[in-house]
Amino acid sequence: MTLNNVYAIGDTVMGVVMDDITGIAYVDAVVNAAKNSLLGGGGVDGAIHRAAGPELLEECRGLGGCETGKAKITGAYKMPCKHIIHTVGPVWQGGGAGEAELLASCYKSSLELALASGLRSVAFPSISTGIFSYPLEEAAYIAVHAVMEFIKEHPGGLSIVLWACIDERTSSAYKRALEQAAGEFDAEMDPGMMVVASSVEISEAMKDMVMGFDDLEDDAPSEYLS
Ligand code: AR6
Repeated sequence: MTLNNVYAIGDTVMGVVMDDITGIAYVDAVVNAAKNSLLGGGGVDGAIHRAAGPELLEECRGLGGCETGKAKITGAYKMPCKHIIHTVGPVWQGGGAGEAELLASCYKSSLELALASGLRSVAFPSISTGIFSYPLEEAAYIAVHAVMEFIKEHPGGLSIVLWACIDERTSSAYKRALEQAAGEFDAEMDPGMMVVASSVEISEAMKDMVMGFDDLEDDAPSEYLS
């Protein structure tokens, strides 16, 4: 498994991985692109509920749903990560219905909830770009910017934020968005973004490193990823 387009802001690493999000064991939380009821559906939501098992639906029933742009957290049950953060992306309606703000809010709310829950590593799917029809390139750009803003505002809070994609078209869009944002970010903000590597094998050792990143926070991520 390869982590691609690896960037860091301070101690926080970002990247893109071609991996089924339901099998990811090397982050604390994976994010679900859910619907308002939180009671399951198709796409990544259906896959997560199938992988986690019926106890997830039971817990979700007690949450009272979730507003678009917000997030709620549950256990991961049979999935290998520790928690699932459920967020509800906007349905694409042409762009004039606040979709961009709501999509950015999904990423921000999910990461706020992760930090508030003591979690430091998160894998996102490409929220809203499947059944909810958000144009992929725009969604990727918004996602990457929202995450970068969050990391900058919470230095040292997160060790790693990934996008887990199951198709080449989606992973390419997030890689491009990261590259583009990195250029913009360097020019105007401090601390700047650091390119760590174009790709890194997530070997078993790498997984251990990522999981142990909390213990490495005084060291530059590049030393551990190259
Ligand atoms: N791992 C990673 N990514 C995945 C996986 C997986 N296992 N499965 C699908 N994707 P979608 P949305 C990708 O439709 O647009 C549900 O019914 C997929 O290729 O899952 O936010 C909910 O209940 C696409 O790139 O989410 C809602 O009603 C991305 O995940 C609605 O769909 C998002 O596609 C949410 O729609």
